[in-house]
Amino acid sequence: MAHNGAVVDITFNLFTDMNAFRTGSPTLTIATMLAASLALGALQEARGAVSYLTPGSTYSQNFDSLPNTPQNASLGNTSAGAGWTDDNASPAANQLSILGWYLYHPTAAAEGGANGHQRLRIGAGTSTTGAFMSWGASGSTDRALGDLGANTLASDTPTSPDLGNLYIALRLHNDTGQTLDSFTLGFTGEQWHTGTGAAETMTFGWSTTAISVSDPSSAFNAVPALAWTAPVHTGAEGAVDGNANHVVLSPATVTGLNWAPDTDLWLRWTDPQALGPRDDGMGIDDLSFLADVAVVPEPATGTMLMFGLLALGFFRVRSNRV
Ligand SMILES: [Ca+2]
Ligand SMILES: [Ca+2]
Ligand SMILES: [Ca+2]
Ligand SMILES: [Ca+2]
Repeated sequence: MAHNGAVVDITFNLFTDMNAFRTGSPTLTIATMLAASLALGALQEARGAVSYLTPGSTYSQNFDSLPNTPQNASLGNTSAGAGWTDDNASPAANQLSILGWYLYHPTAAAEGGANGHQRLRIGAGTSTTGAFMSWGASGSTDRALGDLGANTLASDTPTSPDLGNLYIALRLHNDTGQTLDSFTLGFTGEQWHTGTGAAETMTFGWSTTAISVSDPSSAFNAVPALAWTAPVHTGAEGAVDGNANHVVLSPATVTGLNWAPDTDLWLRWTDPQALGPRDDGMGIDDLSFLADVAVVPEPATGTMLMFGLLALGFFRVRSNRV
């Protein structure tokens, strides 16, 4: 499976064409629609995902490939195509990505990364500017991926829940050749900023039917054991050391997965834009994931013993005949 920037460009042509379709633009032609459907095929095959090759193997992520400088500054804007770009194993010099990881805030924003919905900044929690964040202490190479919600990125009056949420997702592709029945996920939740409202909760869900990070919440299955709430809540807004103020999410196992070969599993973290107050700065770090086939139950010890005794009796009978 190829992961390359050229396919991302096709994606934008597709969206442009689909918008033309929606608005009934007279420029839409059958040829355009055909190109769009061909592009959709390429899109499903070639967009970036972590290739999961071996049942029971561990995928881990510490986000330390994210940059630590410049802090609290723009990393890019849509017109320049700079900043974060999803699904690209080899981002251009002025772009950032981690293969398989996706970001999405519903309101298109300036410095919004490659598609306008991915504003990413670097910080230690001192800024109040809303963005996805490479969190960490100043100059530290220990980074976490998270966000600081704001009404510039998601609606204060969302007409659907999905217009008020910021999403971070990991897309994995099942290349094991087997249907995987369960996954086990653990990570650390780090709080890097305390806001002015109630302590916020980042939730987690998974999907084997979603096709994008921005798919509706109804496509995702919530795992309450992997939700976490910001631990620091003083009432005064400011920076928090997320390495010291964290919540360890012990590995939790989800069964009944039915993750078919050559399909995707999406893991998604949701941080609502707190309506009104300034948001808490939420991040994730030190993640580990594995998926596996169901374990076939071994015969109970008593059953094994019974078979053993029967076999012994059989051989004794035979030996008496000799
Ligand atoms: Ca880290
Ligand atoms: Ca950390
Ligand atoms: Ca929030
Ligand atoms: Ca807010």
